[in-house]
Amino acid sequence: MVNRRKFIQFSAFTGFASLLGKRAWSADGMETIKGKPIVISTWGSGLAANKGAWEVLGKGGRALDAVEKGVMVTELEDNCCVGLGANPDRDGFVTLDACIMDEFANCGSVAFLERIKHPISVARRVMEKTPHVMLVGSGAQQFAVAEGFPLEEQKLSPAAQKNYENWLKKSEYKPPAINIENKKDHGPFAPNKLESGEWNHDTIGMVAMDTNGNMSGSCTTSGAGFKMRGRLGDSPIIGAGLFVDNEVGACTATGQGEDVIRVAGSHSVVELMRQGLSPEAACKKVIERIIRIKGAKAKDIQVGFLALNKKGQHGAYAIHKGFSYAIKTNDMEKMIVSKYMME
Ligand code: SD4
Repeated sequence: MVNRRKFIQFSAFTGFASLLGKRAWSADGMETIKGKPIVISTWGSGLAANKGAWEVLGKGGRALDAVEKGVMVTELEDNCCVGLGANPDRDGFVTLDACIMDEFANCGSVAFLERIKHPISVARRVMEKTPHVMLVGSGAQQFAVAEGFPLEEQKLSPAAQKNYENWLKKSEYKPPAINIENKKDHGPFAPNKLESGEWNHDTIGMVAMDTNGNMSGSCTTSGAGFKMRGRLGDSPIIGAGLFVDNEVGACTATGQGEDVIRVAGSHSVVELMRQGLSPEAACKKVIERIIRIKGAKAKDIQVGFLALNKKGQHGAYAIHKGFSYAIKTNDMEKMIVSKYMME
C-alpha cells in the first residue's frame, strides 16, 4: 500500500515532471522528453511551414499529421519553388517528388508526379492505402486522381515561365548547380528568391516530435530546375532525402540530390546519432564524407542536412555557407544559420 506521505511526494514529483515535460526512454536507452513538441524545417519558407505544423502539434496532435500539414503550406506558396509554381524540367514540365515517414517506420513516396498540387498528401496515401512505398510518373498520377486529388492545368507559373524562357536562351544541357548561389551570405532569412531572380532552393524538408515523443518527417520538392526529363533527386527516396527512426531521431536533406543519394544521406545521419553523435556532429560527418568523395568538385555543389534527436536536440551542417533552418517550439520560433565547411 502506498502511504500518504509517499503518495504526496510522488504526486509532487510527477506534477513537476509534467511541467518540464516528462522523461521517457526508448528501447535503446535514448532519453525522450515527452510533452515538448518541436518542429524544424529547411530554408526560410520553413517559418510559415512550421506554423502550419503547429496547428497540429500545438494541440497535442500527431507528428505525422503535423509534417504533412506543414509542408502543404509551402507546396501552395506562390513565391516559392516547391509545388506546381516551380521551375520546370528541360522539356518545360513541372515534375514533383515527395515522401513521408512516421514513428512506426511506415513510409510513402511519389516521384515524377505531374499536375497534382499536394504530392506530400499523395505520398501519405501511398503509405496508408497501398502495399507499396513508392509510386512514380503516370502511375502515381493515376493513383492520385483515383484518390480524389484534382488534376490541375498543365501551365507554368508566371515566374517559372520567365525563368524557363531565360534558360532556353542557352538551353545548357547541364542544369544549374542546386543551391550553390547560397555561397553568398543571405543571413538567417535565406530568401526564396535571389537578387538574380533565380529561386534559392526547390525543396522543403521537415521533421517533428509530438507531445508523446513520437517523430515523423516529410520532404517535398520540384527537384532541380531544368533537369533532364524523368530525373529524380534524393527528396522522394527514403533514407536519402528523409529518414525517421523513432528510437533515435530523424533527418532530412536539401541540395544536390545525386550526392545525397550516394551516401544514403539522411539514413547515415540517423545511424551516426544512434552511435551517440549529436544531430549537428552527425550531419557534419556525412557532409565530410560527401566532400571526401567529391574531392575538388565539392566546391560546385551544396548539400545541407537537418536533424533532430529524441531528446529534442537539433542541428544542421552544410557544404557551403547559406543554409538555414526554421524551428518552432512552445517557447520559440526562429531561423537558425547552419554551420558549413566551405566559404
Ligand atoms: C533534389 N534535393 O531534387 C533536391 C533539391 C533541393 O533545394 O534540395 N533543392 O536534388
